[in-house]
Amino acid sequence: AAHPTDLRKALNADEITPYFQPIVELRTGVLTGFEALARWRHPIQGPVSPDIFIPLAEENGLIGILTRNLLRRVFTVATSIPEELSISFNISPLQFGDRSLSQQISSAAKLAGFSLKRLILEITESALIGNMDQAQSIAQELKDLGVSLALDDFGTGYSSLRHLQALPFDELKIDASFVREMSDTRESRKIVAAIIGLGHSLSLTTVAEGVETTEQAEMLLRLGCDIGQGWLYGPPVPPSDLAAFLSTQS
Ligand code: G
Ligand code: G
Ligand code: G
Ligand code: MN
Ligand code: NA
Repeated sequence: AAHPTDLRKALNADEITPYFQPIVELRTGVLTGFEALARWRHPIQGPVSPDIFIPLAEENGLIGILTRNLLRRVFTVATSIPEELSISFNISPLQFGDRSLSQQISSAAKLAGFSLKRLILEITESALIGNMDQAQSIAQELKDLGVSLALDDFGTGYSSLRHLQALPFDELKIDASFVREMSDTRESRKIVAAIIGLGHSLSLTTVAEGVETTEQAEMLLRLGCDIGQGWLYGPPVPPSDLAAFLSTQS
């Protein structure tokens, strides 16, 4: 298993890098942006999942350094692709409680010449169970910088409609598990429909994750979902593949 010492070395050696997964408008198939997803290739163990190394970084006081590193790289890559494309970036629950988060983001953006109007920060609901007052003030600081906020993995974990009401979200990301089950039962299709309806009634953009088939994409479109992300549109790719990917988009 990955050890904190390996993670420290990996950070120094820049072994952890962002990959970029396309996000598209369901109605037209037009690319709207990318989600940055961290990837670690350990020199001996090979790929280590972010589900392993993000918690490891949190437990060992390394999440701040890792996030700064990733932000710097993501913003630099982002300045080399068309500026109408948005960039979604995941913030770990612990980081969302960090008072210096907005400061960090704004200085990294300045350094790279990246406009924060393009940034969508994705947070999960587990980030919001502690101190709601603090979450609200951090969220407001980010909004003041022009950043958009997405509630990620919606419908899993500690779902509370209060989070949607209390924080200035722009986007609701429907967890891939719902998309997967949607074709199997009427109940799960109705749940997806209800989430989309809820999102729209709160003026949020709805994004479906884990879209793998055209059947799923068509069903989501019929249910009124705005945006899709998943292997149907493309897997996460390294920065070096972005130019080739973009040249396939018309
Ligand atoms: O990319 P998937 O391929 O395996 O990602 C697994 C989990 O790791 C997801 O919940 C995703 O949000 C999270 N994740 C991926 N990249 C990052 C990152 O850069 N920062 C944080 N905090 N989480 C990430
Ligand atoms: O938790 P979060 O939504 O941030 O992370 C997105 C996760 O979904 C990542 O682990 C990413 O690799 C994964 N993912 C991306 N496309 C697909 C897909 O089409 N199907 C499934 N099952 N997972 C996907
Ligand atoms: O690298 P990532 O975490 O996105 O991949 C998670 C798992 O999903 C891995 O087993 C990977 O091989 C697989 N995967 C990644 N992209 C695709 C894809 O486009 N199609 C399919 N079917 N599997 C994929
Ligand atoms: Mn995400
Ligand atoms: Na996530």
